[in-house]
Amino acid sequence: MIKLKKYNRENIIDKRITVIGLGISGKAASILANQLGAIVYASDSNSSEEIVSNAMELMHDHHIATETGIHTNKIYNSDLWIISPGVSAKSIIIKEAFNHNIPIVSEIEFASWFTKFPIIGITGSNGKTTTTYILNQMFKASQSVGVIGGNIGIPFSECILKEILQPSKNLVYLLEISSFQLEFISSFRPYLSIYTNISEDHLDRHYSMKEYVKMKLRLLENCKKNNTVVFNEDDDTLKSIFHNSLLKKSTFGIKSSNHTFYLKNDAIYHSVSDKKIIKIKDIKLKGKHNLLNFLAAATCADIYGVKIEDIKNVFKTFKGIPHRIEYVTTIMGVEYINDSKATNINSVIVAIKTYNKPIILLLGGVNKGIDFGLLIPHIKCSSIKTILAYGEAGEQIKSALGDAVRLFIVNDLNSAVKNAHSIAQPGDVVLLSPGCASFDQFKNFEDRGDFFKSKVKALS
Ligand code: UMA
Ligand code: ADP
Repeated sequence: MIKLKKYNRENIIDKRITVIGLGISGKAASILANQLGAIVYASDSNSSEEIVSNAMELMHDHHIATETGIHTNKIYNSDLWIISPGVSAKSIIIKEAFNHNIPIVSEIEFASWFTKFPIIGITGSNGKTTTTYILNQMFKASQSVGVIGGNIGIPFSECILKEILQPSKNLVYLLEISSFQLEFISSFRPYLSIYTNISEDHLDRHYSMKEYVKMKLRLLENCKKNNTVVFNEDDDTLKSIFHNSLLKKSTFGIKSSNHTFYLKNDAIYHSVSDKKIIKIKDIKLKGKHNLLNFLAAATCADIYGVKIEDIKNVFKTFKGIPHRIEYVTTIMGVEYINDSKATNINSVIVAIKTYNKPIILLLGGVNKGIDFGLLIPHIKCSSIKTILAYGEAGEQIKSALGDAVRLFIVNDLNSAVKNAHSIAQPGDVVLLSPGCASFDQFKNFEDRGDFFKSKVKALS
């Protein structure tokens, strides 16, 4: 790989920068680079309504040259490429850029060059967004001003542009980081990193679990001995990975008590002050997985000096975020739950373990390279009554699960909702926890969850 030059606010002026991708990160990176004085060319091979509208905005409001529906050779006339997370390192244009000796950085790497404020990076397979929001709540009462961004849906470049235009003091960036965003980092270095857990995900992009884990660990590749990693010690993969790490380590978990915050007699304690923080029954957001998210955030906030009282308040008041095991309504004794953000098997397992009642599970969408057979042992010991498999992955789900459960294939999510309604009995739960990406029928998981909620509400 080419040795990367890190630009600063002086030497970036008049540099030719190509931005690949005109989704939200490409748009934000283009505006930031343009604001810093670079000559930006933004290109997207797609010509969807959203991409064309972003291109128009860049041209009209910022005088940035763009192209959509094609990558012309103009993209190779460049001193630097900034690529969006959705662009794979294995794509043809990336290989071609290497042939042209063009340095390539990811959007988060580029944005990080223009701030001196510390970054907390939150990664893992599940729980990143929830942990990031909890942490942000904990920072609300502290001296430092938490700013959330990254994979959560707010490009880091957008945060940095704001910092440049409206300078503030004592910022700390709380960035949700995906494996995609780490493919092209070179100096990106969080002050503190959180690893929530690791399980199979995104194998359609990374091809193997080994590659996926390797990519996740790139978050730490520029860290020094004074940087900290906070990780889930109940997760065997993370435990063995970090066993010999030379970084400062801090752990969370509920299987043992050697953590900053530990579980004893159905309550959480703080080991340093030996204070009881809260009884489990008083934590507003339920579920063992959410308890782990709280503990991850609390461990990090404690390292950062947030007061125990402020941490405790968040345990008591945080209600959760939409599309994650979100209660929708009850119709004729049947509870409807929207867990549209469950896009891998482990998050589906967490959702089915949450209920002791009979479950009608709505599973489907685009498979991200995952083996649905991993669900079988959990189906056997949970109360899944029926699975309605829909979308592109419908047939794959059926062949992976065989006769382990009563399963019907339906066309789409709308048919799945109607079928679930017609077979559900009072006392059942209808759970949308799709275990797949949404792109066959929806723009994103929010769009899918909102569609589900609207169809459910129309039933009553
Ligand atoms: N493209 C090209 N040429 C190519 C390949 C792709 O032009 O050869 C274009 C595509 O047409 C597309 C763009 O590149 O328009 C890529 O955009 P993107 O997919 O990176 O979308 P953004 O809108 O910029 O959103 C991205 C993240 N998307 C992905 O990682 C797929 C968002 O995470 C993130 O919130 C946002 O940046 C801000 O940081 C979404 C996601 O699904 C929510 N993430 C995955 C997850 O959470 O599991 C990792
Ligand atoms: P991410 O940002 O990593 O995708 P979210 O907080 O958005 O994580 O949650 C995604 C899905 O994973 C939801 O279905 C949610 O119920 C589930 N989930 C949340 N936290 C955890 C966890 N710690 N372990 C396993 N699953 C989780």
